[in-house]
Amino acid sequence: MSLHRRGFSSRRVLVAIAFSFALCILYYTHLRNTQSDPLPELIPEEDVVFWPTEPPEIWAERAVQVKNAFLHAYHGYERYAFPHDELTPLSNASTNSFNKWGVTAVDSLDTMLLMGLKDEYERALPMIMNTNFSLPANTAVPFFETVIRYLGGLLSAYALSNDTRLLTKADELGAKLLPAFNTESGFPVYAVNTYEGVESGPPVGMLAEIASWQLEYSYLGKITGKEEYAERATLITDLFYNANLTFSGGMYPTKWDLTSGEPYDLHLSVGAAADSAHEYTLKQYLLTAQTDKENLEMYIRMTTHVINNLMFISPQRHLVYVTDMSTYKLEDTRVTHHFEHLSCFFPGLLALGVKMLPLDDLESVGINVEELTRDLLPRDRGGYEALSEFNLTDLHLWAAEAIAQTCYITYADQPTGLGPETVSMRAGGKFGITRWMSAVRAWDRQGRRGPPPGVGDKLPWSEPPGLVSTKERDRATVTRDYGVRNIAYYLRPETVESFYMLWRVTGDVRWRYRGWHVFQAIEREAKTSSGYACVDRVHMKVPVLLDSMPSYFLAETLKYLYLLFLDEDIVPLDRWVFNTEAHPLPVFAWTPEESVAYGITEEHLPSAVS
Ligand code: DMJ
Repeated sequence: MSLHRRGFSSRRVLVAIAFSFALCILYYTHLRNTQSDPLPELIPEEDVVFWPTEPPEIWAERAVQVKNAFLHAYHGYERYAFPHDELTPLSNASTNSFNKWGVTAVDSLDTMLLMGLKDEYERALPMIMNTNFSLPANTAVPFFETVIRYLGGLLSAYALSNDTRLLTKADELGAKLLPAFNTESGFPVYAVNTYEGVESGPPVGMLAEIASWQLEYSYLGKITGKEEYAERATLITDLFYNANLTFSGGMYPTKWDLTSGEPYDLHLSVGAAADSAHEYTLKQYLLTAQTDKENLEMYIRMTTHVINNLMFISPQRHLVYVTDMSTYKLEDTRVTHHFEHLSCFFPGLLALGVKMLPLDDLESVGINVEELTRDLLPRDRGGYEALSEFNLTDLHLWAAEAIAQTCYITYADQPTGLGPETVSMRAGGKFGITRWMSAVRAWDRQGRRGPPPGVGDKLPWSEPPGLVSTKERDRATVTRDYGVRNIAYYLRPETVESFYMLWRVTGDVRWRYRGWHVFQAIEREAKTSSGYACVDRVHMKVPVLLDSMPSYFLAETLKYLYLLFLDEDIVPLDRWVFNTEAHPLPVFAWTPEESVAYGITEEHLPSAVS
């Protein structure tokens, strides 16, 4: 039957087509305009999660369990690997991938002191005292790893024990690593041959590696009184502070030219190759008794840029994550939507800032907020004032809680209960990609119903039953909001590190419970007869163990879990600063004489000292 016979004239058909076309255009224009401002139905709902109500005494017993886990790992290392670097926990042998100076023993010293493990500590010391930190000619040691694990370990053990023999060893090592700074810019190069005193490495440096040593060298300068250590940290702060970072709102990019001291790329991340450099802006300020204003400014700029531009919320479960982006031109930025386990330290850093900084009264610590981001980024590209309608303390805490919650969920979602190294978040959906700040603004405009986006409790995801083919199972993960990109858990600390910081800052027992779930999963899945092993295929019911137990598992993962469950606050965050390998260093202030000697300018000093 023709359309004419059914009463449709071709004019009417054309009008109908034109009308539908106009409707489509209107709909898509609306979608584009609302990409960054989600509609009401995107407002997250809180899942109902039942947290146990256990007597508080239970945590002391859990701290003991972590101590026993440490003893199991360390005794296995002592038996099969000491004095080599790390235990291979499946073959019960050793590896030497960190200079052959017994990295597990040195990295573990301060954990032993905090746990009261005197015997293990005493057994480790003679080997450490006999190490001369030299290697055969033509073998270079990596500067960054050597600083954070060895130098940080020695300094922290010295600070906790007052044993001056450790200070002597730290001084010896600090001096042997100094050739790393023989670059035109003053940024350290990748490696040093400590036998010949010669530096080596590519002319371009990775951000984390060139910037994560200031805490260790400043403290070493303080306790030895040596100018060559302390002034280097000042120089590097000035290099970063004076760099042209207009394109990134003041956030440091990932690669730097070691000759010119200028940024080398436009890649922004708080994950691999960058992480601890961002961590050290706030921590350098805190370690030097809140005197180093330049580092504080750089911390505020970096967090502002991250919150505005690198934090997103997933379409279905409203998982909040921090990712990385490359800027090719100001108008051409590409976001990966990868979320790395390494980035899970970031919520802990934000929480530390919330505790220690007057974020809503930065003027009181000498920061001129207007100057802070002037000439950096206009409001629509996420400058400081884009956050000004909120209380900054609240905002930083919500960001911390929301990201840490996602870190936890990536563990809780897996059959093993262990978190993968990298996930790829599902960006977009019906309403397009959503920046977290857009969701926060929508939540605010709509009367702040429920917790802020991503902050409320979430239930773990589980695969619908009865799926057989890989295709079916892959398709089902759409409702999970991410795919697992790197399926291994390398016994890393970042997630529990953030739980510890959030527990100390908020007193919310849910962070302890989340940490407890992680610890139980490690015990269940990673324990071997001699120690703990990295776990591959965390997304499968039957994972595969890898023959590796990194030293940071004892230095960081077990230390943070222990401190999380211990009731007593033995490392108060206002008196100690953890280096990026979880070695606590005591807060100190420069004297006026030291400031003059080390070139510490007024920007680095409190008004009382300057
Ligand atoms: C540690 O060696 C340090 O925390 C470093 O800053 C990054 N990653 C590892 C642990 O994951």
